[in-house]
Amino acid sequence: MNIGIVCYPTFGGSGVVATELGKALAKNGHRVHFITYSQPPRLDFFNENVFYHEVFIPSYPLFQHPPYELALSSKMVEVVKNHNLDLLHVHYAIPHASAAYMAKQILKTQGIHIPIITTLHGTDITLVGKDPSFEPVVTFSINASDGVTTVSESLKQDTYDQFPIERDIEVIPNFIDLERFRKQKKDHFKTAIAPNGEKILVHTSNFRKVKRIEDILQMFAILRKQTCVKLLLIGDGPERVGLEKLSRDLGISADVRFLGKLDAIEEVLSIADIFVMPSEKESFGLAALEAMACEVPVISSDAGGIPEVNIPGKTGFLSAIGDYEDMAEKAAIILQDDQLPIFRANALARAKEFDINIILPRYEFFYEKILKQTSVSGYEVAK
Ligand code: GMT
Repeated sequence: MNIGIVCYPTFGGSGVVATELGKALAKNGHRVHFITYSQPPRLDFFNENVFYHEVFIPSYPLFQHPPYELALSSKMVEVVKNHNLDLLHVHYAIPHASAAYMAKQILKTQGIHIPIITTLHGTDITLVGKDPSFEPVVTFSINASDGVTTVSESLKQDTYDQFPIERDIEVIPNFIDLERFRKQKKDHFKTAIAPNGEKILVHTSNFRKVKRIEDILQMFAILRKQTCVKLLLIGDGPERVGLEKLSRDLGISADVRFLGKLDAIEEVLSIADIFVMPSEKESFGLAALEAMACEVPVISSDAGGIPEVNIPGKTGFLSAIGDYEDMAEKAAIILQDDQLPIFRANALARAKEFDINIILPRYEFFYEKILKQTSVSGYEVAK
């Protein structure tokens, strides 16, 4: 197949899922065209089946807000036409789904039919998407897509609960590349971070409010009174300055390291004993899955789709959102010498259920299904 992938070229979340999906599709022989405003960070290699098309937005004195969505639609039209794409798969509804709808309508006037598949990832539904500034467009473009997927059952339910959507939604969970995310031997690194054999807690995110990182600091402050522990925080974002201050105020800053944005997350996960994800909202929790693949148990909130990944009492524990005391109690259970190896093994076993080699065929199957449903003969009748 000739597939167009539209996504945010970001280090985490939907951008990573879209890029890894495209790479895996290319490995399987499909030709994959990425359409984004800059090169996705994980697309830094040569493969004869991977193409990258940058969306360029010309500046103009009238444009206080550059019309990215229009430039994106125009680029989609160009790529679909010139590279004979079979379908466009857009990740994150805003503004990709509506830009794709516009491209589709333009192409229709030129006798070209292009099916659109939209994958909803999380905050495009649970946070920003339902803001009245966007809701009508999000609703319309979900209903107008030829196929829609969500990354968890929970997000599918949220979509039905929060938008007037009547169409079918397919759940295809996020996946993991077990060749990249696996526990590596990093003893020198472990000794540098935890010279006295302290247990290591890790969190990674884009440091937004929705991640509730303050709960990690509060939980860590409790745990630190009973156990020798260190905390590594990977990532950066709007909450960081406040969090650094909170760690000083709590008197724990000597044991907390803010590592900033890192590419080789799997190296840090390789020395971790617990991964912490206390999010307010989380449609899936890809970062938790990455940790589990590196044999790291997870202490998390019970938000959104996290319970579909982290199984309480097996791969880690779930606590109510904001209950950092419970999180500290449960972390202490996992860290017991006779418990940690069991939780580690369970975490890896669970992560294997999300192996990219298992999930990729589900996307391929879905593509085939949508192509069949919208094939030119049946298409005009259907739409
Ligand atoms: O909101 C974010 O944290 C980024 C967001 C995205 O779409 O870029 O992440 C969401 O998508 C990820 C990949 O599908 C999921 O693993 C995350 O759980 C989800 N984040 C939230 O729902 C907050």
